[in-house]
Amino acid sequence: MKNTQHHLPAILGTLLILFLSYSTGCRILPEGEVDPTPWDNPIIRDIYSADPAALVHGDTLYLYVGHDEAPEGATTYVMNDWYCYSTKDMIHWTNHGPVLSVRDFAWADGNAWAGQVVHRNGKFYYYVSVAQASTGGMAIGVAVSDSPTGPFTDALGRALITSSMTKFSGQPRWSWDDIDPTVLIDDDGQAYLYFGNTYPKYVKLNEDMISFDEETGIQPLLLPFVAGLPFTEALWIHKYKGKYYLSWAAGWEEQLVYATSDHPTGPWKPGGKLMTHAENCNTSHHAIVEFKGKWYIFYHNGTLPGGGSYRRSVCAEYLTYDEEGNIPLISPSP
Ligand code: FUB
Repeated sequence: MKNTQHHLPAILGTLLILFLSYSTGCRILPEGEVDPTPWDNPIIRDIYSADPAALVHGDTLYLYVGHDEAPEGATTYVMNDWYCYSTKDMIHWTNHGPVLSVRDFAWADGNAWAGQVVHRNGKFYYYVSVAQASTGGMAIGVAVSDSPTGPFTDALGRALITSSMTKFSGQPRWSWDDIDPTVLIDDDGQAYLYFGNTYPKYVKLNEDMISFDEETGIQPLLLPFVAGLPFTEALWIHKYKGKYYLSWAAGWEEQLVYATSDHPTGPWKPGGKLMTHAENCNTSHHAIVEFKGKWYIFYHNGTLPGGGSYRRSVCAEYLTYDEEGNIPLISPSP
């Protein structure tokens, strides 16, 4: 009895940690393990969020995410808008609310899937995946704004890439082979838009950022198997020390892998695995950026209470390079 009384504060402390950990969705670290990140994952907790895309502009990091609205237990996505969050220190985040919605594209029918915002000539371009029933599948639209936090408006009044433009991929009608755009504006000013599910492709964007070089057209992107896994979706492109790093979700359930090249369109040399399966979630989708001298990877998992594959949550980790420019495998932190 005396012993129990003596240990009561410790027992109560442990119970409190267990309760907090359950109610906030935080993972408890095994004894001796150190949390490398000074923030708690998931970093977004006020909504279910997915498919992060990061943009560094000035002293601020903007994080654009899809919004998972599926009811608990659902087995399909319910996604109608995209949110923007911002931070100056990776600890304090501001929710700028939904900055773009499927309704902003008069030609679209639903599925506010993954997108990315890039900045050029004082404007912010938001490339998104969205359903377009009239052309038989998912399409890529582009919206524009004078501010990183919107409001964004449809830049074209039609899709930039439609399912009917990519019939050569052999994907069936209503397929989702035209999703998950990622954009690089190279140092020589040429912009590239990479996209695709199962069949990765790219176009060279024109300087206006809302049309592409018709002469080059839509090109297949020849990607190697990395870690023995075939390409699935979720492309992200970034540069480090003059090299092009293309990363994506591979296999099923998805894992994140990368390849490198000396050129923006390949040939691509297998890099390695970035992250293994996301916890409690069948997809993986990520973004990689440098912010204030450190590299970060944003990704999603299903660890918020009530979460899962269709109620995901965005997390963040540090990303490092070794001396040869390889990215070591990244472990999820609590
Ligand atoms: O969020 C809908 C889709 O799931 C995305 O477009 C894919 O990358 C996967 O995360």
